[in-house]
Amino acid sequence: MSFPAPKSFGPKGEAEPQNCFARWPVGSAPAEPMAAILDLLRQGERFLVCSHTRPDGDAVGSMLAMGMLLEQMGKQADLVAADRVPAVYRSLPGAEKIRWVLRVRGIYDAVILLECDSVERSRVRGLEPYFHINIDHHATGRNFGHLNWIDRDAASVGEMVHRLVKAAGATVTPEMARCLYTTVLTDTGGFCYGGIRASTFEFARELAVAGADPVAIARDIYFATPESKLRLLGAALSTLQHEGKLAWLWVTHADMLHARAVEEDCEGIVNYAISIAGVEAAAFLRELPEGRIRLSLRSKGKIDVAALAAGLGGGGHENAAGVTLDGPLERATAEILAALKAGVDGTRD
Ligand SMILES: [Mn+2]
Repeated sequence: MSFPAPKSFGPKGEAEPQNCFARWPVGSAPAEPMAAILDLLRQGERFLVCSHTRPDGDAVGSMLAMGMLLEQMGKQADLVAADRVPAVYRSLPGAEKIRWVLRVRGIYDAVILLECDSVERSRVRGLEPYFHINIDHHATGRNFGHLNWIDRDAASVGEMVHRLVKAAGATVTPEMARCLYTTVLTDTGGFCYGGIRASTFEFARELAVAGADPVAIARDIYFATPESKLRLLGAALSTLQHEGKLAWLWVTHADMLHARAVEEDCEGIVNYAISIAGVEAAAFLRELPEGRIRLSLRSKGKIDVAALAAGLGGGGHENAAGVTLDGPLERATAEILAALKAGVDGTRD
């Protein structure tokens, strides 16, 4: 593949940036990050957009909206992900444009990383040499990029992309509104948790006015469950443990095979544990084929599970976080319960 982009520069210093890109060394966090990013988008020609591994609604929706913005600006945008787009988001407009890749080559003015706390989080290889624009709203967000915009008050990265779209003077089309509405609906668990504030509803309202259909979007996401997911949920619920303010549940790799489940079927199972009255923190553990344990954590707000996950090498939000631990399952369960109990002991009532 060859890319006819004479003004663009690629990896390994093929042509050093002589434009505004040179102004931002790694770690830059200007006072007006959105304006700086817009400046770069206007000056560049070719962009790569990616998000984290196992993309969720915010990752997919904000990538698609970012791609639509760049297209409206007359730019070339390649959307990539290291994992397949989950089935539930494949009907979003433009979802087929997200390419499933392991490695990236080619000429890009910048890589736009959405919702990542590091380049590695994308699990897309070959990104290191490029100019990195980092847009994130996680509590564990870090200034790893050249130009960094982290807004922990945003309910979704999609909300930040929406601000960028408006600042660019671009049009929020009904298709873009649908993608952006998906980001806020899913990142707040259907407007139930996360950093919800009055501005979240203002954001949702603007999207509904722009043509997003809240009922149709909710139906596509919450009422289109694959049978394998329900079978896996049954296995997980049969393991449910509840002790004081903690609840936890798990599935083994054998459970996954028996239910004919795929990775995305695990999404949301932890929410059943946190939904119990009186429970403040919950954990869902999944045994991976190679024996390591994927852990999802939820909190109703008194326990900061992002800090807890970060202490174990993971990350996330104060209310929702994750990490991969060494197995076996019993060992990982003991490790996370000890950490959660210490967290619960630090809370009142
Ligand atoms: Mn998000």
